[in-house]
Amino acid sequence: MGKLHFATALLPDGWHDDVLVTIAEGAIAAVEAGVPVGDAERFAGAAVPGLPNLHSHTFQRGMAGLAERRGSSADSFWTWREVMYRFLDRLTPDDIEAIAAFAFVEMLEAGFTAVGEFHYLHHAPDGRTYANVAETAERIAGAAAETGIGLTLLPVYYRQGNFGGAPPVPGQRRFLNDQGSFARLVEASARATAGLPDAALGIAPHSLRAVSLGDLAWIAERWPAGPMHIHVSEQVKEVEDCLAVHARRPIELLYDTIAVGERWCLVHATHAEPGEIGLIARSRAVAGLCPLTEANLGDGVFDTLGFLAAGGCFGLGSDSLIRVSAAEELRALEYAQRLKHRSRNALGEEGRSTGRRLHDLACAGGAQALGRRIGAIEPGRRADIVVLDRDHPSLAAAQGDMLLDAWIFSADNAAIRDVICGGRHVVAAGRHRDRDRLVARYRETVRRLEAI
Ligand code: NGQ
Ligand code: ZN
Repeated sequence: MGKLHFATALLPDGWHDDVLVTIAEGAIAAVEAGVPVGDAERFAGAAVPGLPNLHSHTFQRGMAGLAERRGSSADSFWTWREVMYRFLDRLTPDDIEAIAAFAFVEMLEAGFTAVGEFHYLHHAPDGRTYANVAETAERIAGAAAETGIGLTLLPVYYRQGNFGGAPPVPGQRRFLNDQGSFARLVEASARATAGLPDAALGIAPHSLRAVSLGDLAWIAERWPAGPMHIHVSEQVKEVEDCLAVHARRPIELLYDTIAVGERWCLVHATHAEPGEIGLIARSRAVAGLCPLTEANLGDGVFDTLGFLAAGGCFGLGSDSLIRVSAAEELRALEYAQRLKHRSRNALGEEGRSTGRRLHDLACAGGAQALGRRIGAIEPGRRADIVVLDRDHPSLAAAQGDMLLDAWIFSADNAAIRDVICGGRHVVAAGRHRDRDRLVARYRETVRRLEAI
């Protein structure tokens, strides 16, 4: 695939018609506007940069929609987590790969061309290390290679059950490592991603609940460069437990403990108070917001309005994969603020398209958090391009930025026609090239798991 021609495309300086993109080794080599199609492959739609999905636990796709039944006590994040632990206890490496491949197919069809896989399902169900320490990491890498999505693999360090060194519960035994075994896992994970055309490696201390402050400082020093992701301040109980043990709120504690800068992604940060919002914004760390999962789990609402006013950077993640849609994540982000502030275009700027603004910011923040050259249609970036269908009824009357608004607020996944990822044409007419085979394998997997 050398030359692609788009009827219209969103470039860093705005929309242009008749755009020719030249691709070499998966990256954009040149972009020219206002040129004839020539011998290039022609796309009649509107090209926009693929959105990075900065936070995912692919295995959770296998239980999406199956935990929406209230138990005997009040349901919460914590009761959901127990269901999730029971689900993951049955997964074999083959299951993990089958579910991940299907999740990546859905992501690509939904407009996500890169993913940060926050991977913590390291060991066998009984907690024993597989003969190959990177067995499951290799399965995630294999699923990425098979589907063509760009991968930032984030091996997760998980050491304890809660703040203050509480012992882990049996449901957490597949996640656990000490410093020595984690360092070996990271090395082996690096080998697993090195074989992919389109991958990066980062590190993820799971949360301040799951690692000690000493371990956190060790990680930051041991891997001084590359993406660093952590879950933080997602639940009120988490903030209370942190205050009880450390007399600090989780985000304050994180900033007290290590130097948090641009390579950091703070996933959720839901209960950040104004002082903490300022800390994140000033540090240039990315807030990893996951609006659909945060709504599904009843987490709460991050102060996105205050954070943007403070100059903060954010990206989006589909986290639990309860629903996979780039457009819906963007929409849910905006709608939470509309409901909270009882206003319209809550995250917008005067005279500008809200969809365009949020899409631009999420592309930039996602690219930063995933540590890859993605997020824009310009030379030097990976050729990650989503083509919107201008014949979709919701987009039929739209031009320029309004195409993004119509996609995000009205049409969602149905408006995506083609997806090019790392220069490969992976989605055509809305369908991933290997959809049938990978869906069949996924269906067989979840039916068998349900029957256990
Ligand atoms: C996770 N997910 O690691 O999958 C977590 C739940 C936890 C979200 N936080 C487990 N959404 O945080 O302890
Ligand atoms: Zn998560």
